[in-house]
Amino acid sequence: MTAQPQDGSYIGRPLKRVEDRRLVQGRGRYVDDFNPPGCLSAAFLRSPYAHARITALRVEAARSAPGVVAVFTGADVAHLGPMPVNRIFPAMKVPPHPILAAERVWALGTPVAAVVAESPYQARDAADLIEVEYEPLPPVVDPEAALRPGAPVVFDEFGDNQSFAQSWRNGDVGAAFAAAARVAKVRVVQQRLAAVALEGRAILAAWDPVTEELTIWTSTQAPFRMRAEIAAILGIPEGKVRAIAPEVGGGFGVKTAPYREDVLVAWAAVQLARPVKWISSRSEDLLTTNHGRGGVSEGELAVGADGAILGLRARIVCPLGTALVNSAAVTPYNHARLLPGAYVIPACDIESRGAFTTTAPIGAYRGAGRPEAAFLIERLVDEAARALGMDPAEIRRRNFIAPDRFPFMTATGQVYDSGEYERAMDKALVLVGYRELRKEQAAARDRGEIMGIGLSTYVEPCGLGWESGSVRVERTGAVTAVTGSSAQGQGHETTFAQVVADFLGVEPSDVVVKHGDTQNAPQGFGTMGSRSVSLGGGALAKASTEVRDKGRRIAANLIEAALDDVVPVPGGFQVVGVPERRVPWKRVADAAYKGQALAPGDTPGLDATVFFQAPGEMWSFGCCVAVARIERETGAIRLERLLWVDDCGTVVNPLLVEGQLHGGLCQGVGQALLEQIVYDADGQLLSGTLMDYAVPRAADVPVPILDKTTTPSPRNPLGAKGAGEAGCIAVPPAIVNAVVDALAPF
Ligand code: MCN
Repeated sequence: MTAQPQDGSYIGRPLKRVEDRRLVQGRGRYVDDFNPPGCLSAAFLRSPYAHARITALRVEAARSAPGVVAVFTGADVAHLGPMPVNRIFPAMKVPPHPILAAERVWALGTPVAAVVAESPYQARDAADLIEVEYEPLPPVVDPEAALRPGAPVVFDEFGDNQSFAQSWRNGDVGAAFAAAARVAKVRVVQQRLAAVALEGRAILAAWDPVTEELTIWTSTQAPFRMRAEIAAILGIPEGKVRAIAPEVGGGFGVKTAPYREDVLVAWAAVQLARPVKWISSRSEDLLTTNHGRGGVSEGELAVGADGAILGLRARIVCPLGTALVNSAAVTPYNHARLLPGAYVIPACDIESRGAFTTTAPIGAYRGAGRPEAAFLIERLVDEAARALGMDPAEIRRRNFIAPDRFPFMTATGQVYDSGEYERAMDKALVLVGYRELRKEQAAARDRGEIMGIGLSTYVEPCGLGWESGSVRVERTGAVTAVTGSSAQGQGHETTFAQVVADFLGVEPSDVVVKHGDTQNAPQGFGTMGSRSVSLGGGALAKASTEVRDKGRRIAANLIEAALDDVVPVPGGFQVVGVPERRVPWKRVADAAYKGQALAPGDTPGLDATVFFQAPGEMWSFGCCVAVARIERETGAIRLERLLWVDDCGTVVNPLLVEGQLHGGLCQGVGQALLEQIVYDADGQLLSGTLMDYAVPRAADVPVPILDKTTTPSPRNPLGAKGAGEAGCIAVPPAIVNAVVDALAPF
């Protein structure tokens, strides 16, 4: 039997999150809630300069301060490394990434010493007693400036600041531009953003000197990667490291790999044979946790007189910060490869470069290049429509990839699975009353009001990599499902119980979902790139099916019926059409663990583990319409309406998808209108507190009208696609297109 839902009765239902019972009661346990006896605290002394040579470092006063157990400097941990880097571009230059800086600092906030003390306050006070002398060097903040000849070189050994340059070329771009009726040009500066998870970075490490086992409790999106990297860096067998991600108060892409503070804390716990904890402060978080976005792109779109897109040129420069973090190349890669968006683009010439800058590292942040790509192409398409005097919906319609062309390979070589872009846009236009809205806009303009309507369409690739899922019917008939993915607020416990319930044939309340502990699952990938439902759910669907098939064989033996006559029913199995000849899961499990009633070839036990990798990414899509008004007197932008149709294939839990869309939308509004990491020319962070960094508040975000279309993916057993990043992708170009539209008459 292939993986098929039992009766589809729970997939698609808006069940409330089982997680919320503990969370709304304030009973969730985060890293800082774990306090093993004898736990020490770490504090870091950080560089006040963006770029400097360290000429002297005196730690004696700190060593003898009250409560201090140890003070570590760069020399103590110089042997630890290397830190992980995902070399998407094999030739990329990878600079040093010391755990504590020894001779030079390349960014504000770089740790130069660590103090471990009996309490966090003693550690902090002692860190302030450390004396450091610096010889300042010229900083370079802006990525384009960093690549110009004569820019201060961040890493002397490389001679310049370019880590990589990668091109995507296809078709005859020269001919496309020569034949163009119009060429639209846009330059986009993506401001840097902070993820601002409610819970900042946090780690607690405890070493058992008897068993020589290390346990880390960490606020991470990827406990298995944390375990593997920490084990490799510290030289401990992976099986002797356990990583636990308890409740995680948000990740948004910046918690997918260890940071140097994590390594230091884990190493210190081993050295001192005592638990050590570090909880970042909000300012440390804004200063040192990976920033997102920051790329600068220049694009040109060639279109024919009929609006057909003929070719695309783009030049992208992304800042990388000082140390290359694991996901450093992900954003520049996605920014480029995803530029074709929802359109047929016959020819392209795209280049993406990464530049070292003396700033915080830059890595994946919700969307990770998807928002950047969507923003550039959606601005270009709008500008092309304006140049042709064509309606922005019409130019999109003329260029969409038609539904019968899937699987479709784009000019950058991406193979989309399925899509009905025109259907999603049409639904959005009908729901928003697009024609009426244009009339309303004309009337508003006659009254002297400044009103604009903005559209965006987008694709959201998800499901790279693989995920593991284990399903076990226990001796009592209770069901345990273990996913290698782990949640930071997505609601895996609820969603995955729905999947297992349907594929196994039980109630969601019968299923206990375990995640976030490397001791539970065989291995795991993690929650990022909107992949958990399609891959993690896919793995659990397949594992459930295997268990159900085995259970059915046992059931047939127990009720002495031919296998073909036995069917799964909620709670167990029965002879088709004969409810009296029924056997519950409990009896099937009892037999399985006694090694009885087994079919030939079957072994005792009733569980299955599946590592699921899809045959390609899943491509969600949709359309967003924003209506904005601009106050003539103040220039203030008022977002009046936001309507959004998203298609993430089969929806497992519509309530949670709605939550995902709301959350992403807030971050999208934040990027379009409010948030920005600001450095001055000296590389000092001017937006280092939440008084300066403007996270959207409830009143800043309009209540969106949400709707969906459903185009299942053929690439996983659920037909599901991702929903986790759509808001950050869809919303900013719609808002900015609305504002540009509002200002067009001027
Ligand atoms: N879902 C569904 N059916 C689908 C798709 C999604 O029911 N077809 C629901 C499920 O409840 C699922 C959730 O939406 O748990 C998100 O699913 P998915 O799109 O597969 O994304 P992931 O679970 O892999 O989550 C990652 C994604 C990313 S990349 C970021 S960044 C992000 C996000 O999730 N960070 C978050 N949402 C977040 N939500 C919270 N609260 N905190 C974060 O840090």
